[in-house]
Amino acid sequence: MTRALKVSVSSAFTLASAAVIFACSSGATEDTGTDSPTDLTRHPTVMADCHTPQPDARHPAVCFAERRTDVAPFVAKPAAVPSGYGPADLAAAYNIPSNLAPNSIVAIVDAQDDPNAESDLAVYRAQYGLPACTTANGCFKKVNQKGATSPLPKADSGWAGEISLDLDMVSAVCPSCKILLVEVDSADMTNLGTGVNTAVALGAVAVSNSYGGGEDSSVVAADAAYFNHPGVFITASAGDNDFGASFPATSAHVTAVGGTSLVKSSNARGWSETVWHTSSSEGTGSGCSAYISKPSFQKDTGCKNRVEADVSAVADPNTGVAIYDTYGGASAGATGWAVYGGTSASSPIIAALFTRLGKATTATNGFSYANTADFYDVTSGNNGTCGTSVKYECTAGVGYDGPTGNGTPNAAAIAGAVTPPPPVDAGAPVDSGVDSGSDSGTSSGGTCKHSVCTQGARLTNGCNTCASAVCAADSYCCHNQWDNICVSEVAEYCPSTSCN
Ligand SMILES: [Ca+2]
Repeated sequence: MTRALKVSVSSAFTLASAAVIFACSSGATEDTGTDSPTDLTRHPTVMADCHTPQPDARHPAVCFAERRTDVAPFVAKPAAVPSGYGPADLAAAYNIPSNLAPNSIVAIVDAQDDPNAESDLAVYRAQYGLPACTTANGCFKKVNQKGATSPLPKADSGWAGEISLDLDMVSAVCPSCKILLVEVDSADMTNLGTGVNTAVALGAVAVSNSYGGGEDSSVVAADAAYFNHPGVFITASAGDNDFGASFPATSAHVTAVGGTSLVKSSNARGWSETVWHTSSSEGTGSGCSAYISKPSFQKDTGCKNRVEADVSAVADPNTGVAIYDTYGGASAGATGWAVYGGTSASSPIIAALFTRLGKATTATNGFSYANTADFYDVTSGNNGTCGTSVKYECTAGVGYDGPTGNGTPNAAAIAGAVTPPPPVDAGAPVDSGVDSGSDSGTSSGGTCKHSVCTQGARLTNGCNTCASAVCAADSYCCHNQWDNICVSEVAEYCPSTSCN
């Protein structure tokens, strides 16, 4: 049984509605007098902080941060809220349980120094009521690529924006985590890779890499030298330049993180996502590696090698996140609060999330392929054009696709929670009206006696093995609602005709 048409139609409908609703509700926080920074009808202008390769790099990499320049810098005032999504928004969108507080180390690897990293981080965390994370209290540590606290590399205002984005996203998603900032000498793959090895040597359980570059034959050796760390969850941004492979996102050992547009919605989840695609040259990366062999967990047939991405999270500057960055001042566009996007946002979100959930040391980069029902499937949008036989590499659809991988995280499901959260919004139904959530559990084809099955709520994967089997085949049942179609699928996907 398929519900592909139903889901895609629903998504398109709710997205259009949500953009209007959210623009109205958030307008009060905008101090520019213009429309909301999350108005999807507007084409944002961005400053790509460190997208220019350094000319002396042998294997240059660039960062994937994009700072909005059409949203006036926000001047913090008491009781005011910065523009852009904050920790509560991300927790709601990705269904993050509130009771998890690990103190494991999440590392971010960046080039150059951000002299204001710790002080800017303090402002961000104070704004959102997060516990202080400082060198003094042992939460924050900044080192060079050799692992020493000095000397630090030359300061750079572009990478400082990237560093603030990474620090703030780790803080937002895992406020209790320790943060290790590794600042390497320059944006060259050799240095950045050395930084990854240093992060692991210093005890990081997760390492986020918000940078990348085009592939050449050197990536095979680089992959082996820098990214093969079993028991450490390593993420890499998919890129900000639309369809096309980027390394280290194509590493056989990392979780490649694509980007979405994230908006509030009246659906059961309360949010909806589409592929981030701003223009013909700006949007999430994805694609087929020319050099890295295909991991066993990837079963797509259009790419004989490693294909990216694996998962995704918000990255569209138009639905961007709030960041606090001051290094470089006004001439660098760094005057405090700003709205950022880029897959530099989504990579640290995923790294911090798996750490928050206690999964960083056990989840491999094949996790999302083995647990598809733990992710919100993104089914619409594209990041360019690609051939018919490989259309999934650049076009979202039901199930795996290149731009968004297996989808965006449902953190409670990943954590193995057995109790589904209450519906976020009981507003208008967002599907085509096929069902109303009043399923009695007795529809033809099977029965479902699990308590939540009769309530019309979505199921959390892990509820029981039968429900998980249905959700794996039809993610709507875990993402949206356990309806009569899910019940009828019990007979189709479970060994028996009951699911209790
Ligand atoms: Ca998909």
